[in-house]
Amino acid sequence: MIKVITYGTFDLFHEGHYRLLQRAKALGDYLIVGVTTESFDKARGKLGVIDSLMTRIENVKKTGFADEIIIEESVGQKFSDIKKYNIDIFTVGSDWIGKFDYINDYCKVVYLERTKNISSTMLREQKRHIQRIGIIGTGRIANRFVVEARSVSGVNVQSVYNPHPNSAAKFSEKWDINPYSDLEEFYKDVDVIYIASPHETHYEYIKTSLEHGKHVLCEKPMVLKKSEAEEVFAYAKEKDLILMEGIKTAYCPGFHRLLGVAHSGKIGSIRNVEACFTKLEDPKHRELIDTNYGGSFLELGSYVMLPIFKLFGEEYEDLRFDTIKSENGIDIFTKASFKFSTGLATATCGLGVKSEGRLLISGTKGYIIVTAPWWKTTYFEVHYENPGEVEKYSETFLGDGLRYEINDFLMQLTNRGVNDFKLTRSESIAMSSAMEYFLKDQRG
Ligand code: C2G
Repeated sequence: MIKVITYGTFDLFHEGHYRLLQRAKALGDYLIVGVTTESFDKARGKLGVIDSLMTRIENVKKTGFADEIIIEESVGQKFSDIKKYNIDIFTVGSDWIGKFDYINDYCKVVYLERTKNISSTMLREQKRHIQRIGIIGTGRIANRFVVEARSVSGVNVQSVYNPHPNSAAKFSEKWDINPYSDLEEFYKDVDVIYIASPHETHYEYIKTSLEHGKHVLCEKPMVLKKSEAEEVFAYAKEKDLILMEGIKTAYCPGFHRLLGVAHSGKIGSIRNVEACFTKLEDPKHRELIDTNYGGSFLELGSYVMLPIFKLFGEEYEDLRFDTIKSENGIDIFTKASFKFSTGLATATCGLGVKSEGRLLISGTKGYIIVTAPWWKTTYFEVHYENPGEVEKYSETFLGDGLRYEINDFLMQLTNRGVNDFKLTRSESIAMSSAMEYFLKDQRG
């Protein structure tokens, strides 16, 4: 019996997939089809897959060509599958020519002619027309956003707005997009807005953007008052628009895996969380000059509060801030101590003090340590009482990570916000409430 294996995502199942499976089956007597998981696709840079794993499996099954369907979840699995299932022929479409030649050492490799003029990417783009993104603000993060958006299919950074025409022009020249310093004109040119302006301007820009019928992705901290957060979310809901806070860690695959492991009971009940993020900032930068809205907590507090709210929920009993300030009164190092009914947490951040950027989650049976930089989660370990017993996990983190957030934003547009579990509205509201308390407590 000749055993054949092939792999694919099979998103938005189409004729190209059908013909490939048909010819793969004809190569032998028994066909195994490996369907990729969402996290494997993310890890290999394939973002924006629309159908769920179950739907994709169902579609492969319906063809009747597969004798067995397996799940492909990691690089290197092909190699072990070939051994495990005693495979004679590995086959894949001709878009992969040369890429799998190394498998020739273990079984025969056949590249089947790819079907022309059809692809999942093409169908995805037809299904949801390209979203034209307009960026408000021209700072460092806005520059990174443009680069990252290029690796997400279904979006195009179209325009930029800055009230100062020179800044808008400079940015637009660099990235070859349209510059605007008139907000009304800017809104006419785009479908969705990414807000990357100074923190204190977010609230007004969110409201105006929603008013103009635009979906909004807003950089963290989204707003600086609880009532403002509640108001803008309610307004977005009323207008049937998506409003999402951009804390990139919340959307990256490694952080997700970490939350899954932490909630799985492996380390028992969670009792303590310590998150630290420091970034030595140039004293000439806004973050260390702006005495109203600069400082370490406003800049980095959203990141360090994220795992805390994700693991303990948003209802804390007590919150206390301790800070080290520079001469101009700006906090260069801040510790936020939270007390929950079931445990304790500290969120530490610094712009003028350097520390280990780690995340530590302690439970009644063990602890998880996420190595620096934990906010770009790629590796973590689970430890127990016995120091020799250590479980290791690693996950990919592509580019600057903003691509995951952009992709999720796009998914929310397609699904109309039914899926905001990665960063919920109530988590965003809790964060703005903590920001408000910090500003009152520390700056009056
Ligand atoms: N295919 C094809 N003709 C098309 C489109 C796709 O023959 N017009 C083939 C691909 O070459 C692949 C299979 O259909 O063999 C599945 O394609 P995708 O769903 O795009 O999956 P892909 O990313 O190619 O997965 O581990 C994953 C595999 O290595 C390949």
